[in-house]
Amino acid sequence: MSAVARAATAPDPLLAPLLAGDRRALAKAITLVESTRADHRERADALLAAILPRTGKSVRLGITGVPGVGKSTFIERFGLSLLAEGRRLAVLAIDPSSKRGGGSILGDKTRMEELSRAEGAFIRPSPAGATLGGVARRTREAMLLVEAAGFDTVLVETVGVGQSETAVSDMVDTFLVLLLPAGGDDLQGIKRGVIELADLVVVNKADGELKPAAERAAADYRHALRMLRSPTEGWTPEVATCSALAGAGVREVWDTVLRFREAVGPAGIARRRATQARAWMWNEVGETLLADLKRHPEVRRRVGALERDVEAGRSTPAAAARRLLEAFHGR
Ligand SMILES: Nc1nc2c(ncn2[C@@H]2O[C@H](COP(=O)(O)OP(=O)(O)O)[C@@H](O)[C@H]2O)c(=O)[nH]1
Ligand SMILES: [Mg+2]
Repeated sequence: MSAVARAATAPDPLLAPLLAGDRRALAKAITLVESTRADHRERADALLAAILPRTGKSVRLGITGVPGVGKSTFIERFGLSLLAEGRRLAVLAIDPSSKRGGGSILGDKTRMEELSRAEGAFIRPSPAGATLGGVARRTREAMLLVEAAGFDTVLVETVGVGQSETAVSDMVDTFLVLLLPAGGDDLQGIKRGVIELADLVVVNKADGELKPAAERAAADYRHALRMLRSPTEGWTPEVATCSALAGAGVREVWDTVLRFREAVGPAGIARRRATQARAWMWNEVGETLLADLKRHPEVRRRVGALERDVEAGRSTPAAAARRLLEAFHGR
């Protein structure tokens, strides 16, 4: 039976176990939304439509930081403290550079050992995918699936590479930037643009010999943030320190997240999500159109020659693009 026929006649077999919180069904559903096969896509769309009323109830957090800043160590510590309070945490990752999937988080499982074994936690590595847009759309859908499966907190992690921070901040309620204890002038390879996205800046490794440096860095960032516009209406970004290794200051990050939600309020969060959903729709239009175009037989027939024409300067990129669109539209 085709996916369409199935959707029309009976609910997806994954639906009931997914809503009951079955982890295998959840993992399978995420694999389904990650698939690029057309029949899988249809089935994924039907499943997502069916779960939609059961989504949106979680606290959505984003976290970024350069490799080595302590994201995995932080997530382990932070996650375990949330589980101790009875929360259920899903950790998703966006890493467009991961070729086969599994790159960032799986290699880190040793640093999230206890969390990855915990009943109340679900850790899913970054989907493999060439484009950031492609990886981001699947992560958004995975977020809906984990919410439907009953996870009340979702943490989306990304390594500080290129535009992935923006993609993550565009899908969460609160965005957290983890930094190393270093001089304030030195933005540590993290661009100013990333700091501008932060609702909360946390200087990690505030322990041992690094503690004074971490405090100084925090003061510098506090000063720097005063010059920037807050990314979130109703909230002034805060700077804190923590030691993910020793645990100091980690629980406080959650307190700040709760204060953030109070300050912004349910209507503020809803507005942010509404804006995100609208942008997501247009992103979806773009991604889908481009994929359809690249699959089109006439486009595929002509694309090689047109690319060579553009490379050799025989045709302008704009004119060649128009030819491709004409081929796509059958003109
Ligand atoms: N001193 C100190 N080291 C830390 C802290 N958090 C992480 N580390 C160490 O920093 C290194 C990188 O940590 P990891 O969590 O893998 O960073 P990630 O690449 O951002 O995920 C590891 O050797 C950790 O043990 C901390 O709070 N204090
Ligand atoms: Mg890591």
